[in-house]
Amino acid sequence: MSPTSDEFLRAGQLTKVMGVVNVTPDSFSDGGTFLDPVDAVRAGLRMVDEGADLIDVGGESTRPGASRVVASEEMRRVLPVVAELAAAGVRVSVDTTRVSVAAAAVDAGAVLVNDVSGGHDPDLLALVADRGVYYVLMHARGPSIDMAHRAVYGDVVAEVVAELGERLEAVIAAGIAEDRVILDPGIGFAKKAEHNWTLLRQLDALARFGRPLLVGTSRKSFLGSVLADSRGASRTSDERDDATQATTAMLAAAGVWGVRVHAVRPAADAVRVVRAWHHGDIGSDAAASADGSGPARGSAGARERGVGRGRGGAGMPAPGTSAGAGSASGSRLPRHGASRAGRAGTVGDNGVEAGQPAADRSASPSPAPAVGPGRTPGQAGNQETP
Ligand code: PMM
Repeated sequence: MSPTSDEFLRAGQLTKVMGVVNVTPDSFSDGGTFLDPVDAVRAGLRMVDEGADLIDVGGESTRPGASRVVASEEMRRVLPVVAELAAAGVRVSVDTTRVSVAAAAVDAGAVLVNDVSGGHDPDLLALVADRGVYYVLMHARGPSIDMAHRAVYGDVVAEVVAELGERLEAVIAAGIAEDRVILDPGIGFAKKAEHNWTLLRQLDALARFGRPLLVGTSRKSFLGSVLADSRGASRTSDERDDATQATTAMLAAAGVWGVRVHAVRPAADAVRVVRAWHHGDIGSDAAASADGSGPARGSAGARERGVGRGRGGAGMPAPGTSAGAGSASGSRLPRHGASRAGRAGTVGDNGVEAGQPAADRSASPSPAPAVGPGRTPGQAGNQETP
């Protein structure tokens, strides 16, 4: 896949749904659910059937305070799952901060490296540059073990923009093609609830980079606080999916490129509802040509879109597919894909929240309204969400 034929990241498409499969015993959101690779693969395939455009496979919890697993164990967890999903034609992302794991996962068919460390490992950056895969650069301030202490901001938006901008420069200097990079504000990573809400409200500040935005709010603890009971007890992570649909709808309306979620079907539904809200219900086939993403989501759609027909099929349009002119927009985020020189003016909480565990669309034809670290050695457990 050449850096220039980039349908995957093209602006103007329906917001992508990234389904999360954590092959871990201790992730806050789904820890222990998919430890058996067979269950993990089944879950990934089901998510694709439900409308996921890609599946993010992780083998190490980012929950604040989580202990690190050794690389060999991380590989043991993720590689069979990545390989099997990729062989089934699913577009697979690997959620890792380790170059060895990323390299093996790419060999096994992953097309995206989701790096929640904030791009601080030169070897990982070199690997991504060399292999030409997509790269998620997420804002983070250090390892999960102590990210809570780093959740101190004067102006969270300005600081996240500045820090992410600095990392983006480093990523590009390391040789990663800019048009392969997706940005992520890192909801919950070294951020308290108030920081998360402020960032979500001002996502447009990130659009200035001209890159697609991925946002992960799913089941994170800041949602639990909003939903606290009358005694102030936070809603548990397994009861935050409804709230996640609310954030998904808001993010889709804001025009983000993608949302990272655990419950795929409601998220995919929310995205389609937002499209209909802005553009009317244009139906599955019409939607496919309008948003460039192939047939509608859902079982039949997922199969039609290439699952089982080779790598990269799930939800992904074939190279050269008509772009559809981005008419599914309605986004509040300005267009991504602008050169960095042209960034000015356009602009776009890992369930991990400090103190607890831890795109954009083409504006055409309607004008874009204005919207809008990770794990390291020594992390552990299943306490709370990022
Ligand atoms: N959050 C988590 C893990 N990986 N990756 C990206 N790009 N963005 C996120 O917000 C993010 C992530 C933590 O959530 P999990 O434990 O449910 O995977």
